[in-house]
Amino acid sequence: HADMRAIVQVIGVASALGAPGDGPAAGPAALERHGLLQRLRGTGIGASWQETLVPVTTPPAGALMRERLDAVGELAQRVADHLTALAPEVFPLVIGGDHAVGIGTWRGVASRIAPRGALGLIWIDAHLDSHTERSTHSGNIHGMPLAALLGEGDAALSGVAGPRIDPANVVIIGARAWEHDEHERLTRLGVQVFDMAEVRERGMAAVFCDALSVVRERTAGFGVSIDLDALDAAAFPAVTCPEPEGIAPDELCAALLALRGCGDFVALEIVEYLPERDPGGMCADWVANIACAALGPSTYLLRAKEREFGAHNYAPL
Ligand code: NNH
Ligand code: MN
Ligand code: MN
Ligand code: MN
Repeated sequence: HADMRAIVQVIGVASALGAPGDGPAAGPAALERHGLLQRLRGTGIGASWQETLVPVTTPPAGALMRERLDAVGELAQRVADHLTALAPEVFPLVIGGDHAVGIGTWRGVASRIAPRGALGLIWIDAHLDSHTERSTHSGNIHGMPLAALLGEGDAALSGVAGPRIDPANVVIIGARAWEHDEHERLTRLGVQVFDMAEVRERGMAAVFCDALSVVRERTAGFGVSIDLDALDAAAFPAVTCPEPEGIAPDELCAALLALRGCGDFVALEIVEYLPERDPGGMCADWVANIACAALGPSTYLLRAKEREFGAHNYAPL
């Protein structure tokens, strides 16, 4: 049911395999019901809901780590394959689900651009997501996706098809809650972290600008993964792991506007939305604001529209 004229195609991943509860699996449907697509279209870009992927097996609460790693790995592989198969002009917007879906998203996006070069990645998150199954304290796989993308940890996750991401091409923004081992892994690998103290001191816009130069320097394209728990928990409570003193939602939106000028911005992921903590839909509105800030009429999308319809056959805003 994909609209052929849509440039942005939303791929929902209705999974909570990596989270401590099953709430995040309801994220894509709740955001769809709340009108995410209509909001995107309202900015003047073509957008369609392409597909929502679901886990084939959901291990019961308390299942062994082995069983959970395999279930997440199976889903990640399908997400990656799905993204790899999209037409080259499509801009994927992946909606989680918990952050473990990122393993599939970014291996898939890296495969898409591999013929042209490496992928850069901006990871916006209160956490570092750089545990392995050996270093985790909680046992939750949504604390592991970045390590897996960098090639670390169990093969079910780190071995998903597609290029490993080079740590030199990754930055984290907004971190304020982490455990020693994952921090040490990132230091060893050389991943740059703009923690929340730095965001507060210098402002989100300045930090985001620095992040863009890192992920664009040696790459053919870059993506942005937004874990909604990066936002201040008082303003955005609808996540599994709320952390105080985070990024203000409007500041994030303002910074993301810079993406509209980036012709090498190739995919966006928004994860960890927990509808059960958003009865009034206030957080769903923020998710739409965030997606629209990043994806509203941009160099990349307007060029893609030109290729599809000819330079004068559509009306840019
Ligand atoms: N570091 C903690 C853990 O491994 C928290 C992870 N939770 C997240 N990550 N939401 O983004 O359990
Ligand atoms: Mn997080
Ligand atoms: Mn932990
Ligand atoms: Mn995360």
